[in-house]
Amino acid sequence: MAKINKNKFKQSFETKMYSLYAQSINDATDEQLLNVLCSVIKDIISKKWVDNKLDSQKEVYYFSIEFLLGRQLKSNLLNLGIENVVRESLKELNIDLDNLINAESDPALGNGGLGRLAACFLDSMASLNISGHGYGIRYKHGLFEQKFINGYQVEVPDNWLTQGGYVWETVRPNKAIVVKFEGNVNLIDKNGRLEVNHTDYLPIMAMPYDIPIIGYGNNSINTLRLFKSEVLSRDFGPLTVNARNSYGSYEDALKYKYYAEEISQVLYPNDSNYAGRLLRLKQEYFFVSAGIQDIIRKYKKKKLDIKKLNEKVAIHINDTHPTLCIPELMRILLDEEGLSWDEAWDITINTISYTNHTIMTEAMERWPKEMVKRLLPRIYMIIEEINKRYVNELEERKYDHEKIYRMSIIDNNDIKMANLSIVGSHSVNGVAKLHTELLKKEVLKDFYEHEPEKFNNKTNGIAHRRWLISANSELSDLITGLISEDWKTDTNKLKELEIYRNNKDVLEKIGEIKYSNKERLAKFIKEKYDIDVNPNSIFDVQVKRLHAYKRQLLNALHILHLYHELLENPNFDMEPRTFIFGAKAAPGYYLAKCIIKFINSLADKINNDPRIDNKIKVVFIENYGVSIAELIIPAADVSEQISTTTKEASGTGNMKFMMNGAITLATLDGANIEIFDQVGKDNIVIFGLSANEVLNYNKFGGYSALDLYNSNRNIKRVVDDLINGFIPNMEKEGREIYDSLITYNDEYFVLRDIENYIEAQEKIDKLYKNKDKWNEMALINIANSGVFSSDRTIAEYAHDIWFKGCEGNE
Ligand code: GFP
Repeated sequence: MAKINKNKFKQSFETKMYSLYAQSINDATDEQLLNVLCSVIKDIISKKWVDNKLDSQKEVYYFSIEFLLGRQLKSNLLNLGIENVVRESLKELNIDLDNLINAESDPALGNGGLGRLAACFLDSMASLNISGHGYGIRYKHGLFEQKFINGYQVEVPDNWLTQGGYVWETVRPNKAIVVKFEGNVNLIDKNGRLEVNHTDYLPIMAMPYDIPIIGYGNNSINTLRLFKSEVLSRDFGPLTVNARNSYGSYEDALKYKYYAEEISQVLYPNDSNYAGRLLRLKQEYFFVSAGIQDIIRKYKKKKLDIKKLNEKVAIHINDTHPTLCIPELMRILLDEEGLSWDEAWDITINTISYTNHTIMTEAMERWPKEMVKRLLPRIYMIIEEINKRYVNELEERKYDHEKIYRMSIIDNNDIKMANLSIVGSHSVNGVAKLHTELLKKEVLKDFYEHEPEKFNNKTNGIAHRRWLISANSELSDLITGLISEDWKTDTNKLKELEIYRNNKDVLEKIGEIKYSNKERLAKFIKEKYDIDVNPNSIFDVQVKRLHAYKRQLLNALHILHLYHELLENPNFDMEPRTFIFGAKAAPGYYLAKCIIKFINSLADKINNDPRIDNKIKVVFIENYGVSIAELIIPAADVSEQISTTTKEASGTGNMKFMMNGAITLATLDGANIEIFDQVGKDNIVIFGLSANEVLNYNKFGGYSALDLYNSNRNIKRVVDDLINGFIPNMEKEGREIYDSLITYNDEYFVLRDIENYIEAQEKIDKLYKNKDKWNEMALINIANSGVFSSDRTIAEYAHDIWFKGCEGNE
């Protein structure tokens, strides 16, 4: 833990205020105060940050096109163990720490689970003393800001850097790297050795911006290095003798500036529907090439043998967006280090490992051959060679042509990035047990049969420090009071809470804490949307990206069903419910946007209908992201994890809710299965098709949404409401949703699961009536959530993948 005392802190704070702004604390804005505070904290950690870089242990580099960090101030104070001193010192200066915590911008450099997972992993690597660093892109604009206008999603550009920069970053111009695009590549035979001559390329500068990643209570500080794309500064002149003269004319110079800066301009929204775009390919190569060059530069500085790279360096690729790490590392080892193909290939495979995050084929990246050839001529040659050798290997095994075609890295038109990732790495992992089994038995079956030893599972996890200790401090303090502090560094200890399962006082306390978190959220909802929600109602929450497979629609149709039940029978017995949604739809994903409009229109109608006596409230919270999640999740009673079975690789929201004592209402999909295994059938509510049923429908057909609609009154009633004007102002959108269900036969089995879901919801209603029982279920969930800490996940990655075979890793 960092050592500071109040006087020293106050003095540093004042001095920093003068040096940064030449003014007194009294005249400063919250923004300035925040800058000063972050700057003082950076001073406190800076020496340690520099020292850490001298470590000689194996280094892990985690490449991810997204890092959804969330605000850093509170978690940095927590990890440094100085929140109290800072809070008190600031109070003496008449400054409220919470104001500054809330004034920090929330960098939205990710879409959802994938990017948030990367951020949790950074936190855990630092906290477990692993020298593990992130590489990514410093997007000028993160994921758009979502607003609702008349119930429609409207996207506003995200401006997280408005204050001229980001409070936690340090720019390092002396570490800038040149990335080469386009041009011509000639191979010249020099006495039997091929020399590569890359001419007329466009040089782009990758400017590193470093963010410190602080471990919990251990003085360990790692780095997240994000690259910004810029035109080449003239200092690089001698290194770029073969570069195109991009400053030829004024017009050329402008074009070049645009080309360069565009690369890190904006984060792509993701709708699990892959669309290859040149700019995205540029982004991928840009950060991969900069990162790999950076690693090799650092490695060589230590005067280590390049042939032993994999003994000191592990490179992990988060999904296929960084897959070009494979040919890029090959390029450097071959062209710059002069190794033979076999030597380079051996090192590459042994250095790189890969995580897959989806089985949905429409989300799998493919890049048109011609596009890659033009943009990255040398990389294309290397991929072609990797493919040629791999296909030869498969032919030697006498596989049939179709199988070889399926497994090849390049087909008639495209480069298949998942195939390249599997072939070029020593480990391929899925993110939950079911997902990994589906990869092995269905989606990547050919590869699994070919090299079974590469495949393994690493069930996702979450940073319990952010999602419990920091987001729900009351609950965290209660736990500490009951079982001591040790659970904070070893979450398995949470299990000790189980001895309190029949302790009325403890259960009541858990109920009270939930209630006060619900009050806090209710206050936010009232202030923001002027909707009154009752903290005594069940807070039933679904927050995640909006996607048809995640089935927000199923949730909404059930609400509509309940509404009808209440209208038909005003004495209908139900606990009051508040349904809370939070979700962004990718701007080009029309059906998802229609679902948002539907939910908002439904909310409008229900919330203003006096006939139902406030039994149901529906709130769609705008602009869902990390900060808002920290407010919502601790206040949830019910966690909606209702994806079509087989489609959600893992889920991580499910873990956050569980850890905060919400009861999971779920299909047996992704990590929900593992939550079920932890808590047992009495502490979770399960419904819906099994994985095999979904797979069988997909393979053999036999599902008719129309038949269900015609034969089931409940289904017909809610589906008809989409188009009969019962819910006003959504004619077009209602029709679109109706067509997805009836005309296009309900791809995600919403109608097939709805009866079962209604029953599951009735069960929730009954369970909630018994408060002691409910709180006991909450306690069992909290007590068994320890396994879902990302500390466990990262320890497994370290042991099974990154440090496998290393000394002391038994
Ligand atoms: C994706 C998958 C999730 C998985 C995360 C992290 O997240 O099932 O938990 O990656 O592995 F779909 P989203 O971007 O869809 O949230």
